[in-house]
Amino acid sequence: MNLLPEAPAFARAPWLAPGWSLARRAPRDAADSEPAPPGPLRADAAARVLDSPFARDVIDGLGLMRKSIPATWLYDQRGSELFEAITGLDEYYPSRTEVWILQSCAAQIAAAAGRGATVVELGSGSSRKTPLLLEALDAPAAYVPIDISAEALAGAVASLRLRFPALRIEPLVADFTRLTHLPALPLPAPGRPRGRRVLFFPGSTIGNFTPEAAVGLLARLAQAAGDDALLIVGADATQDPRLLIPAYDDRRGVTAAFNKNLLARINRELDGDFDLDRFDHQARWDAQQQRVEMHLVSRGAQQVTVLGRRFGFADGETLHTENSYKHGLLKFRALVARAGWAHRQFWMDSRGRYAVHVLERSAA
Ligand code: AVJ
Repeated sequence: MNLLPEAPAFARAPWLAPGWSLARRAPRDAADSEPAPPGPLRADAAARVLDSPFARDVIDGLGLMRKSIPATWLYDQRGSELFEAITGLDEYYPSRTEVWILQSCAAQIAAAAGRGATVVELGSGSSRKTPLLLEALDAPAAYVPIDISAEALAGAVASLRLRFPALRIEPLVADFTRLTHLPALPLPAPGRPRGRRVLFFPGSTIGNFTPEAAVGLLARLAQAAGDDALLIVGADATQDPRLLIPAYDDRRGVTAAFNKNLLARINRELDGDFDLDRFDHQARWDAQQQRVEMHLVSRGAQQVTVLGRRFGFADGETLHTENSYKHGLLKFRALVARAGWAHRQFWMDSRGRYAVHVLERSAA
């Protein structure tokens, strides 16, 4: 393994400066930007909304014995902005540690990738970390960012085109967790080598998946990516609750706002009536499962209505909104092996907080 020396102080790093900026969003579709009708949804509109995946997950999740809603719904435009703000917080060490590790090991990753690689990024969002990789690569053939947010993609692609004018960029609006195959490799320009596929999966997003789901996802990616693919994945490795709890419950309350934005989104999009002041943000460390959990805790007993359905909360009852797994190294290796990937290399900061791994398809 490659142990990196002590990470420097990051407070002044440009990508973390207090005036952090967001990728400019593309204008939304006209249909999208129509203001929501005032008052309760009309019956036909309500039926249409009810059929959406968001509505189904929310209605199902609020009906559970232990209420929970999949974390993916935290990331609407406002949620993504708040997450972006979280990455600049003093307490949130993963982002800056990952950036620092990528800067330190980019040349070695580039050597592993070889000439003419096609980089496929999963859940690319603002593609903020991508230049660290692209700049190090030897004549990359193409960059394929994949994200569910067309707006985030448009903004990211526009700025990458300015920065890498010669690079072929082929964005794909898709939910990478549902991809069964990847787009065909673009043909290299005449005289350029065709390199391997390099899947880039930074940000510890893998930590949002239960171990079983992570194995499923990584196995599908192995299938989709083909034989000589590489997978570069960033994963949080901390197990110390004294570090973890503040990282997920910061002093300025940005993470609390991020968590509560889910309720605001339900109110906005699903005609809900959550009172945001009657829920408290909570971060918990589950040592057994090695994961941080985010919850919203009901202050007092209360009823809420979503799409005309009523749900009761007891005093102190929680709505579970996100998991963030922090697998130890052995566990992580075993997990990727089950999915058909061989663990080739990894880099970690000297405090063992975060790791960037290079995986290769293992011979079946
Ligand atoms: C985007 C899933 C990597 O789990 O650390 C940060 C999300 N939630 N603070 C994480 C998150 C609360 C983040 N991931």
